[in-house]
Amino acid sequence: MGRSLTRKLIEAHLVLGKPVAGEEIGISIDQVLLTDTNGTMSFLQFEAMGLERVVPARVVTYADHNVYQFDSRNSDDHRYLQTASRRYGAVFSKPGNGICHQVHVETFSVPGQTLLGTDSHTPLCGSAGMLAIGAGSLDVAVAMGGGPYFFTMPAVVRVWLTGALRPWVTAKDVILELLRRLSVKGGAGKVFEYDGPGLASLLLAQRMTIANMGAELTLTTSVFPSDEVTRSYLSRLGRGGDWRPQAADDDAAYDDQIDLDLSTIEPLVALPGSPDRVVPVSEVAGTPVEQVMVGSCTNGSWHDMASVTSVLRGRRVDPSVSFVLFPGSHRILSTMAREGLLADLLAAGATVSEPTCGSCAGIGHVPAAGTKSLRAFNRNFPGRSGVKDDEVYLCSSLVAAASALTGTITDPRTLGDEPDVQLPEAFAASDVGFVRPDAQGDVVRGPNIKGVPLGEPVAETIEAPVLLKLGDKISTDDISPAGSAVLVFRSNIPAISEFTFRYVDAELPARARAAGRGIIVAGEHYGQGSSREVAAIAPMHLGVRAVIARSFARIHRANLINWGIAPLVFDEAAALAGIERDDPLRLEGLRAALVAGARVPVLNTRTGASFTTSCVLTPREREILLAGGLLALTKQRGG
Ligand code: MIC
Ligand code: SF4
Repeated sequence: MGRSLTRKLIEAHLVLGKPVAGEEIGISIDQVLLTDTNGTMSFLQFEAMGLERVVPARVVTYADHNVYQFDSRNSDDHRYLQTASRRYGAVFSKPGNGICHQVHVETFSVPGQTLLGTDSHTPLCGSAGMLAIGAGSLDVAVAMGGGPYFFTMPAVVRVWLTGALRPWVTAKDVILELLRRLSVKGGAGKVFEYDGPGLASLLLAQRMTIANMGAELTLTTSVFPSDEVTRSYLSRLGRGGDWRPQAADDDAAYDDQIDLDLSTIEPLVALPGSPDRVVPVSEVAGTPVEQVMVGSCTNGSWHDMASVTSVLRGRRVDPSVSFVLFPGSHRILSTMAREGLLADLLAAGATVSEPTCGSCAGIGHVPAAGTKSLRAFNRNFPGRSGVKDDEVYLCSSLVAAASALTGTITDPRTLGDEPDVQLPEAFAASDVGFVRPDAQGDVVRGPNIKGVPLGEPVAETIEAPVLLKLGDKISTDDISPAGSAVLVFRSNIPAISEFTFRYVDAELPARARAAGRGIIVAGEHYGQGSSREVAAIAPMHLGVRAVIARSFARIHRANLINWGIAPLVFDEAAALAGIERDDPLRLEGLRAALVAGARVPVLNTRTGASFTTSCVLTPREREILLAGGLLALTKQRGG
C-alpha cells in the first residue's frame, strides 16, 4: 500500500514514536513562525530556558497583529521582538510587511519541509506542500531550541475534489461548505489532504484560503500536493528554485475520504457567532450591513484583492457602507499599486489598509454597537470584533464586494458575468520589510515586558469552587478576548489576566482571586480557535488548577498541560448537568491518580454527588503536568 503525502512528510521528519493514528509522535521542525501577539512569550520562554541561538534553519518573527502601534506598549513588544530576533538568529518582519502566513508562504515556504507557528492559522503553508502546524508559545520555544514538536498522530482524510467552481463561487465557499457539513469540531484529530481531478483548477491563493481556514474545523493541519500550480506561484515570486514536487502515492492508504464536487457549491455565508453557522447567501440576502471587509490571512491574497477590484471597477461603494480591504502582504500591496488596482479601489470609495491582521483580531474598525459587519475573514466568535454582542457575518471576497455596492448582503450572481482576474507575470519584489539577524546588539526590554510566570506542581488533592460553568464550543476568544485593549498586555500576564472571560463573565477574575484556587467546568470542544497560550497562563495565574470538560481542542489542551492545569474529561457527559457555579469540588488523590493513569474521582460537597473524570496522558505529558508545566519541569531539571 502506498503512502499519503501527510504520512510521507511526517515520516521524513519523525524523531520519536510510531505514526499510528492516536499515538504521540515527535517531529523535527525545519521552520518556525512567530507573531507579535504570541511570539513575545515564546522568546521570553526561550530565554527562560537558557537558550541562546535558534536551531532551525529558518525562524521568522512577524510584527503583524498590532501594526498600528496604538500604544507604546505595542512598540515595546515589537522592539523586544526585533532585538531578540537579531540576537538569537531570527529574521524580523517589520510592521507593515504583512500578515505572517501570507508573507511566509510568499517568502519562505519550501514544499516538503515542516513549519511550526505560534498562530493557529499556520496551516496556510500546507497549501504549498508543507506540513505546517499551529501550537502554543512554549512548544514553539522548544522547537526554536531544536527540540521536536510532539502531537498526536492524526487520522489522514483524503478530500477528493472533482468538478470545478462555478462563476462567483470561491475557495472560501469550499471551506464554508466543509464547515457547514462538519462543524467547528469536525476536523479534531485529523489532517485533510486534498487530491483529485478538481485540484488542478485551484490556484495557490485558493488553496491557501482552504488550508488556512481548515483551522476553523480544528484540523491538525491541511495538506495540498506541490504541483505545477505551486511551481507557477513560486516562479511568479522569483522563487522557482525552491519548488520541488510533493505528492501522495497513487495507491496511498487513507483513514477516511470526503468527496466534494466543486461544481455543486454555491456562495455561502456564516451567521454571527461561529464560522460553522453556514447558510446559502440567498437565505440572508437583503440584510443591511454597515461595514464590509476583505482581508485577513484567509482572504488577503492578490487573487482576493484583484477579484474585488474587478467587481468594483467603474462602480461605487454604497455611501452607507464602510468598505475596508487588508492586503495580506507588502508584496501584494506593491503589486496592487504597480498594476493600478489601488487607484480603481480608491475611486470606487473603498479604503485600503496597510497589510495587517487589524480588525480581524479586533484591532481597529470596531463596529458600532448594534450594527452588522460582513467580513471576508475567518472567525466571528462573539466579541472578537472588539464590541460585546457584535454581529459579524463571514463570506467570500466576492460576496463582500457585491454587498459593499448595495449596502445589504448580496448574492454576487445577481451582478451578471463574473469578471476575469489576471495573475501578474511577476509579483513586486519585496525585501524592504525584513531585518536579517547578525547575532549582535542587546535585547531591549521596555517597561511592558514582564517576566514569565511559573506553574506549580499538581497538588495531591484539590478542593476548590467551580468558578465558571460553561457550555459547548468555548473558544480561546471567550477565555482571553482579542481587541487592542487586551492584546497590548500579551507580555504582561498579571495585567492581561484581568480580562479573562471578560465577555462571558467580567466578575470571574475577582471571584478567582477571592477563592485562591478554582476549577472550570465546560461542555464539548473547550478551547477551540486561536492558539493563544494566554488562555491557559492567565487562568493559571488566577488560580485555576483543573478544567473539567466533555472534550478539549488540541492546541488548548497542550497549553493547559504546559502550564500545569489538569485537563480532565467527564467519564459520564451527563455529570456536567449536576454542577452549578460556586459548587465546591473535591478531587481526592488527583496527583496519585494522574501518576497511576487512573480515573480521578470528584465529589461535589454541596450536593454530595460524585462522578469520575479521566485524563489520558502520554508519559511525556504526565511528567510536564505533574511538575506544574514545561517551564517548571525545565527549572526542576536545572535548565
Ligand atoms: C487569531 O486569529 O485568533 C489570532 C489572533 O491570530 C490568534 C493568535 C493570538 O491570539 O495571538 C491565533 O489564531 O492563534
Ligand atoms: Fe491575523 Fe486574523 Fe489571521 Fe489571526 S486569523 S493571524 S488575527 S489575520
